[in-house]
Parts: sequence; structure tokens; C-alpha cells
Amino acid sequence: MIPLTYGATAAERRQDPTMQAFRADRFGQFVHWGLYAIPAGTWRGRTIEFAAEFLMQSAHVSREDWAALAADFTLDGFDPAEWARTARRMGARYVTVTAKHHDGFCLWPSAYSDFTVAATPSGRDVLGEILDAYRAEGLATHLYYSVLDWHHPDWRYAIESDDDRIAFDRYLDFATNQLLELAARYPQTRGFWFDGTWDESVKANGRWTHEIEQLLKERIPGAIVNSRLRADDRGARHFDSNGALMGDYESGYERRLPAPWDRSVSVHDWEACATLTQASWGFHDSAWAERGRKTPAQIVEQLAQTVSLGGNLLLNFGPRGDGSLAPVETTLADAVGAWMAVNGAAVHDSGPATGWDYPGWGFYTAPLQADAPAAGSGGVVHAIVTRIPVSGILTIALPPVLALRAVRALVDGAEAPFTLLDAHTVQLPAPAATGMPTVLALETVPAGQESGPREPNPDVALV
Ligand code: 16Z
Repeated sequence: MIPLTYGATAAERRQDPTMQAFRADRFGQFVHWGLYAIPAGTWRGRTIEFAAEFLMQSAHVSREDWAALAADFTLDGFDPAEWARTARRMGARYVTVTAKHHDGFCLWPSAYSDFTVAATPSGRDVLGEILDAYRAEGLATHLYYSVLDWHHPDWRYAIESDDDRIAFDRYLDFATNQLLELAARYPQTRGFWFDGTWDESVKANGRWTHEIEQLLKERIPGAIVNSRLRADDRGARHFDSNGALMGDYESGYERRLPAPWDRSVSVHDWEACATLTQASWGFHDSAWAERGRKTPAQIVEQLAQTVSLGGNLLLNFGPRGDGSLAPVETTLADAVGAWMAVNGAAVHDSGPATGWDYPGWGFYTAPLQADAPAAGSGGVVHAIVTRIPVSGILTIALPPVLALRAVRALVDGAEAPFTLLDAHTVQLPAPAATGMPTVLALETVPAGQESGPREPNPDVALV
């Protein structure tokens, strides 16, 4: 063990009510909105095929020219109640909103910066309005905060001189002030999602990452902080130099997921974030952005894979510059929501199905239970069928301690026949293709207690 002052603070996953609620929520909405939504990927006629929120950097825009966008932040189509309704209908149970992204623009009227909504025509507390709207729809609220800041003169990428050290210490004081200001203004905030923490300057300040986590938790008891904030004494990130997770959950899965069979990730809490388009988080108004756009079935498949491995999915939306949602995003949300309305039980309040191996044709999830019953006591496991085999047959290998009593489709409650192959392997016909994953509720009982004898089917070869 390497002795560390600023390493992991807990050996076990958190089990307090706030963390249990976050874990049970499973599906959140990420919202990237800021000045970058106005140019939406195009600067002076040139479309940059890169994330819209990076335009200031990728189009080499000066601080002054970028700051001038504030005059066009007029909220003409801004309707946070509509964002929140869309998120709730989709089945999201929490939202994470970009309070400040890399460009330094603040969605709240911060006392520590001139580059905020206070300098826009409306002068309104846009962030506060967004958070209120989501809470009114019953969603929990989290704040995204970029430590990296392209606007602030004291930001440094690395500390290479005494002057850098002095400037960056000032910068960290500024960030501390802003974060405590956010905690004071929005005390109902459930969590903080830190970003822009990968530079040498932040890695050399593990102490600050530790202290700000503790400070925020003093101000908001139970606040949930992502691992991405954290560096230890030696600059190790997410996981300390002894391999222990820092922060409350792992936030390294970005536009990718752990492999479906890799259960090792479920030893701790984690959250993956995903884009609707190939690579932009902010609204990118271009044919390029449309190229990799995901379908509702792809989103549901990512959600199923995530829950089956004990993670949360934070699905990103990028409202347009006027504050309205693009129809393509609300359409997607509604299609996912229609699926969730029928099948949400396989996602919300669910997690990995212990002892059930990855079946290849989809994912198993099981209800999260506060007092988990002994393995083998039976109950419902959900099978989310995302890849229908060409054979038309689903093979289910149950944990040896369980037997299958019934299989029911969540969509209509219809019971599916199954054939016992051996003590713990069954086959059932694959559901008809609907274009969206089908969810089957597998009703299990302890092995030996299945109702009535079931003879092996002589038509199915045992191999
Ligand atoms: C290319 O390296 C990146 C990619 C994405 C650096 C930063 C990011 C930012 C995105 O703007 C978005 O906020 C995402 C969650 N974050 C990691």
C-alpha cells in the first residue's frame, strides 16, 4: 500500500439513501447548453467537423469574439419546462446540466465572473430556471462543472514557473468560490459532474480535488461526486495509486461501454455518458452531425447493456441556440419513452442479475433489492432481447440453483412456451422482431420447486 493523503476516502460503495436513489435511477439526461449552441459548429461560414462545444478552440476564435456571442443569447425559444417534460416522458430520472463548460460561460449569474448570463440580454438565472423545471417534473438535478476554462486568464495547462503556480492557485480559489456559490444557490443539487480535469495542472493538485469534494459534501450532505474530479497525491486519476476508486462512482465510460460479459465493472458504481450523434455534445447544425445519429433501438440497447453491468446511462441532449429542443431529439426521446413506459421495470430499480451469464442475444437485469434475498430463492429476472438469433431460438442457461416457472412478455403479458433441455438450460422461441427490444420476465423458483414435472423434449438434441 502506498501511503496517500488524497486518495480514496471509502473502501466500500456508498449505501446511504441518496446514493441508493441515484443507483436505482439508472437513466439520466445530460444537457449541454451554452453559447456554443448559437454557432452550432459553424464559424464565419466554415463548418468544423468536430464537437460543437469545442468550436472556440477548433476554429481558433479569440476570447473577445467568443464572448460577443453573449449578445445573441436571447432565449427566444427557451422552454425548460418542455425540456423537463421530454426527459420525464423518456424515462430519465435525473438530469445533469452544464453550469459552466470549457469556454467559461456561466449559465448562472456568478458573482466571480463577468462572463455569465447576467451579461446576456435577458439577464435571467437560466440555470436556476432549468433546475426548477426538472424538479417540478420529479427529476433529481446534478451540475456539470468544467475545471478547464478557456476564458479565465489564470487557467494553466501545466505549472512550469512560479508565476504559473501563483496564477493557478488563484484559479483554484476562483473555482472553489464558484462551486460553493453553486452549492449555496442550488442546495437541492444531488450531484456534481466534474470535467476538464485531465491536464497536468489539475493532476498536480490532487489536494484541491480532495478538498473540494469534501467541502461540497459539507455544504450538501450526501452530494454525489464523479471520479473524474479526482487526482491523488501522485497525480493518479479516477482510481488512486493503490487502485481504489476516488469519488462516489466511476465516470470514465464516455461514448463507450464495458464489454457485455465484463462483470468486473459492477464491483463499484459507474455511469457512462453517451451522445445522440456521433461525437458532438453541444448542438451541431450540420449534415456531419447527422451521420452517426443513433436510433431509439440503439439507445435502448446501450441502456440495457449498462443496467446489466450495474451502471447508469447519462444520455446527452444539446438544445439549440434559442433554447428550443430540436425535433429530432424530442422524437428520439419519445420513442425511447414509449419503450420505457412498457419495459421500464427492466431498467429502473434494476441491476445485474447475479449468476446469470451473458446470453449473447441480449441482457439480463434483476430488481435491485435493499435486502437482497439469498441467491437461489427465485424471483423475476428480465431478459432484454436485442439480437434475435437467426435460429429463432433463445437459449437460457439459468444459475444451477434456479428453475424456470414461466416466461411472460412485458408488452402484453403473453406467456411464451419453453422447453427444458437439461436441469438448468431451457429454450424458447425468440419474440417476433418489432424493431425495438422485447423484454421477457423470467419467473424463477428454487431448483426442485418448479410446478409439475417437465420432461426433456425428445425433439431437441442434447449436445
Ligand atoms: C476530445 O476530447 C474531449 C472530448 C470531450 C475533451 C472533452 C470532452 C467533453 C465534451 O465537451 C463533453 O462535455 C464531454 C462530457 N466532455 C468529456
